[in-house]
Amino acid sequence: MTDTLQSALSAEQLDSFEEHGFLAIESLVDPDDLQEIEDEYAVLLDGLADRLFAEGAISGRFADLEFGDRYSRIIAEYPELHRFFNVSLPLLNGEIDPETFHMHSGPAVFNLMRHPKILDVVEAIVGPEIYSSPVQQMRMKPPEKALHGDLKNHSNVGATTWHQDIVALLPEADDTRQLTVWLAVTEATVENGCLVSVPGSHREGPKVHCSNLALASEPQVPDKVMAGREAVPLPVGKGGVVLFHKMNVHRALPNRSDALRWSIDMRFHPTGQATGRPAFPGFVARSRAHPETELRDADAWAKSWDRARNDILSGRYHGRLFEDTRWNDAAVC
Ligand SMILES: O=C(O)CCC(=O)C(=O)O
Repeated sequence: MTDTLQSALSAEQLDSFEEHGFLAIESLVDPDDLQEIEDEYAVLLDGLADRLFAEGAISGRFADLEFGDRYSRIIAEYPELHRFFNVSLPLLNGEIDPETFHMHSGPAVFNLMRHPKILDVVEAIVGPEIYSSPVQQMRMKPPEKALHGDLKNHSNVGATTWHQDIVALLPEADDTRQLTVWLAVTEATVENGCLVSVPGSHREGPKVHCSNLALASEPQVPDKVMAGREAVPLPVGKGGVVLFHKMNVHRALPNRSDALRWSIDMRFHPTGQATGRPAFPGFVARSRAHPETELRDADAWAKSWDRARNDILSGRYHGRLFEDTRWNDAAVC
């Protein structure tokens, strides 16, 4: 333990994380610090609305709507919209359509991943040499009633099924001490789709995850396996976080509210351990021993994702992008 480590999380919080495999912090990042990401995403949405309208892909620009309503209105007409807002390239093994193989890697995202309060909490669990894994998702979830078809089942847009975070990592990361940090960009409530976790499930080893990706966009522990288990909803305020051990079983409820529910989930682990997603780039987020190795340049980060995209599309990278079948068991699924 370092001094910073002791000051960011109390002994009770650390014990609770050890015991339950999760920790919810109602308020961590000052909501004012989220303005940068809100502004960046408003500009992104504005540009996309112009472009999609000009291409005839949507019926209007919807510029009179506030951000959340505008996003929800446009994605209802253009279901691929979420790919332009995510902070990871799409998780696809096999055929890739360059037209939808997109992500957003703006400076506000990079700054958020390096937010000192987030890294202080990470340091408390992971230690002082912190690597920002490329396993990360921006989830902007419109009210469920506005969604139709497959979108409801896509975990970046609709509810998220039961899973352990280890499940989508290639086996190289089996020993990686990965910590998930889920940050609420809007408040997360039971009504709008907060996370739900099964306490202690991180001590039960890997669960069967069914890889019927057509049903959900990620491998999932079937509901019947989790039936009857104690599950704790984890509402947090805007700027609050939920931490997960990589083996903890959790999901996210559907958004039954009238407003957008928005979160970013990030992963961190000790520098030098495998990310489990070698096609995608991570970076040294904090180093107490070698601060000069930290990446502080948002543009360099964005370029590293551009290079990864080019390598994948050109075939220079030809491995699998993520794990989708390893935990499947036909007898259960
Ligand atoms: O926000 C969500 O829908 C799910 C997030 C999640 O399960 C995760 O970060 O592992």
